[in-house]
Amino acid sequence: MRLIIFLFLLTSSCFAQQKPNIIYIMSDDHDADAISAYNKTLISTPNIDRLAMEGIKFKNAFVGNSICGPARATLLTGQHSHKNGVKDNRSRFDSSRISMPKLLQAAGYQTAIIGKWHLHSYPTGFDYWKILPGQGLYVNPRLIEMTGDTITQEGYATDVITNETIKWLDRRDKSKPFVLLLHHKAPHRYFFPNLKHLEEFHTKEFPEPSTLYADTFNRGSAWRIQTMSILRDMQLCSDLKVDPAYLMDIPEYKPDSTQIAYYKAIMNRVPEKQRVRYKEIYAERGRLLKELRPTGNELLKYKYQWYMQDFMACVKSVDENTGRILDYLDRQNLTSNTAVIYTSDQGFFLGENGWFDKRFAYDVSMQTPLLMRWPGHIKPGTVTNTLVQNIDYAPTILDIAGVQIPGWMQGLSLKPVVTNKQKTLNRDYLYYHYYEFVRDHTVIPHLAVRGSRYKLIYFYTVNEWELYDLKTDPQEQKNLIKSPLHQKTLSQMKNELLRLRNQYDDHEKAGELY
Ligand code: SGN
Ligand code: CA
Repeated sequence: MRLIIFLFLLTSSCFAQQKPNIIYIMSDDHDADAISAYNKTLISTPNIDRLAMEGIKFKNAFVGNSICGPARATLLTGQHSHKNGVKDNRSRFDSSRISMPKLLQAAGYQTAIIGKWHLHSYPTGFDYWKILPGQGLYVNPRLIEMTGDTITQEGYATDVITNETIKWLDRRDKSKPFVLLLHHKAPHRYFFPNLKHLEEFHTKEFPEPSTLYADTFNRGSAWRIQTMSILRDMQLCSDLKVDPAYLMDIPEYKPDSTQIAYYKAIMNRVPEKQRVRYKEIYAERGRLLKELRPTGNELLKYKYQWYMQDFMACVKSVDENTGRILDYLDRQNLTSNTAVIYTSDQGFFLGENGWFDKRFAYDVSMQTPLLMRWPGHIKPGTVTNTLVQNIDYAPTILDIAGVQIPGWMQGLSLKPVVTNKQKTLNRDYLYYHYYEFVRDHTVIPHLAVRGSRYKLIYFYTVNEWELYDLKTDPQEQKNLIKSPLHQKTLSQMKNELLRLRNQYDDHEKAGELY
């Protein structure tokens, strides 16, 4: 009898061991172009690239609402914003909802989230959590612990979040499989790099996107009123860390008191020894402005380079820390039984149309990087063009864990595609709905439908439509809404939009729709 019980315990514990672990790494505003597996011209990210080489790269991964809180609520629920209740960054996530981590917990998984949360309520469904309050800070970040206490952790945010993750991995209950969400703050605005990476990047020169100097005034209302222009809206003192002292007596650059306060708050968090070197590096920018006084496109040229230097230096730290996680898995013999997913909460403008930020349904911001490694299940070096969306992540994670996907989730599991059981997903069009107005970047709310060839966008508060042919115009510069040749496509795409609104149960009045 004892022997039977022993054998039972042995086999059941082996069985438990065989359930795969999942690490989901999500950075904040990390555009796919800033990953060398996607684009080799801006930065080299060998560690993140490892996931593409040893797993699958999605070339067509998109979000349903290109902004932070909503993307995070979609991850937890597998639902679009109108269903999960988080339509913008102001909305609070209702933590009493059933969510992907709660379902995993009920199935015997150990769950944890470390890093950015940004959903106002506290996390539920996690055995362990440690989160940044709100947007979080880059230097000596504050972290909210499960007790509700807020602590300050010395160091650079991306390192700190990774350290906390490794600490948790070390002391987790090793008898259970785990799902871990690791959410970086970087490379989010104000793009503050770790010093060693700033040293590496502050002298680099980046190729300009072909639309950097695009005329955004003679397009639709949304282009005219947006406030995400690098030239006009990106701030010299906070975003680009130019010491206000250089700018005080130059009328065209003179920073207001908010900018001065922002600059001081950023710099004062840096330990004094390092601060001297940061200031020395950034002084180059101040001197140049003072001496050359560039304006218009000349100023945009410089601002773009400085923006790229800081942004890419932030990414470099994310890459380095992703390497630390992958090395940890190797060292602990966890690699073979752990699925690793890398993504961002959405894409980000890196100078296209002269812009930074996201929000728009244009591919630059609607697209997001998505890489997945799962040894023995995903063939190394796989690349797929299948259209996927962030509503698919929760169903995919549940499916990998062998947990049933509830009917109320709106996404599809990617498991059959990544394991090569199915060529593509049974879905030809993706739905998009952006809501937040007027905050931050004045992007007019819109609906969109994206197929593999065409995209239709409807700015419903101003009743303006845009239609793009993604094959002939991947940069979405030519609005075909009035093109006689495209009227049939237009009516097909309008039908698709209405069909998706019905399918996803989005019946809120939007301009002429409903
Ligand atoms: C902050 C930024 C905005 C950014 C939002 C949302 N301004 O408000 O530029 O769009 O966050 O970003 S800042 O001056 O405070 O940096 S999100 O990733 O959280 O959606
Ligand atoms: Ca973001």
